[in-house]
Amino acid sequence: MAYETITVETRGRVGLITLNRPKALNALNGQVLSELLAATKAYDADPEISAMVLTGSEKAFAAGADIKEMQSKSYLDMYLGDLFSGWEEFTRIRKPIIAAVAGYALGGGCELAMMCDFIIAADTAKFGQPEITLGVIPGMGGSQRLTRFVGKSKAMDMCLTGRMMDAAEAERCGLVSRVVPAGELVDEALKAAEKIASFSLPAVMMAKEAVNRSYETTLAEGLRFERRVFHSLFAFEDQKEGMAAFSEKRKPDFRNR
Ligand code: CO8
Repeated sequence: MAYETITVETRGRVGLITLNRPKALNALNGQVLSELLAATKAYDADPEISAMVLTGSEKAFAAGADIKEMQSKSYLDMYLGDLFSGWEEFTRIRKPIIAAVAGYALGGGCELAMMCDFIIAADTAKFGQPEITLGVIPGMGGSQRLTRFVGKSKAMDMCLTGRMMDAAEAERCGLVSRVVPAGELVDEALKAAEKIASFSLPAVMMAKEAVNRSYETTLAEGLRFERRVFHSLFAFEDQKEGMAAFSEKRKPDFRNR
């Protein structure tokens, strides 16, 4: 499929998706959403792919939802069009997606990065929820996901003052998993994705599901869910192979990848 606002390439078992609206700093409009959903769903269904990396440009991962697209809309337009509710579909992709963030990740850009499974940041990354400066509030999950990532005090600070957080602060408060030099960002993210893709795919997908479950349920329910899933992995030959390889001091050769 030909895309206009993203590019897509396959590196081994990893799908690399790059946001590509340079003139608008990768601002997220309806077309970006539908192309991103088409690309991630295609990779999710592709048996040759086990993980994905989503990145932007050196200057911007994404500078937010497209302000010019939203600007003249009425409440009725927003309500009847249910603008951007489609992003929920992005969070239902089952294979892991790493966000590789350089430059600005603002508003919807920060929210999109948080919808991925983890964030690797370049030392140039800047995160923010500046919607308050536009007379609105985050609308793609920022007030909810950012609070779960970094806690109330910092989330309030970001959402109420609209200030940006640099990569070091983002790592310190748990928004990103690691910070790497800007020139190595995509390679490092691909390396992490390739590592994930070398493991048993059902185990990887269930690990993603289990961690995500922790955001949506009680500790007791989450622990029960984890244990059931853990037990179920003993139905796969990859569990036998992984544990046999450990005992025999060799590399495992997982079948379900
Ligand atoms: N939307 C549309 N266009 C944008 C956006 C955006 N979010 N961000 C940048 N652009 C455009 C600029 O208008 C400019 O275009 P042009 O050259 O035609 O004037 C081009 O990108 C380059 O931008 P700048 O000249 O401003 O570049 P600078 O380096 O001077 O500044 C900044 C970079 C600081 C990132 C600046 O562009 C900026 O502040 N951008 C807006 C950031 C922002 O406020 N983001 C939040 C948007 S609102 C949002 O995301 C809500 C999400 C929830 C929606 C849910 C709906 C239900």
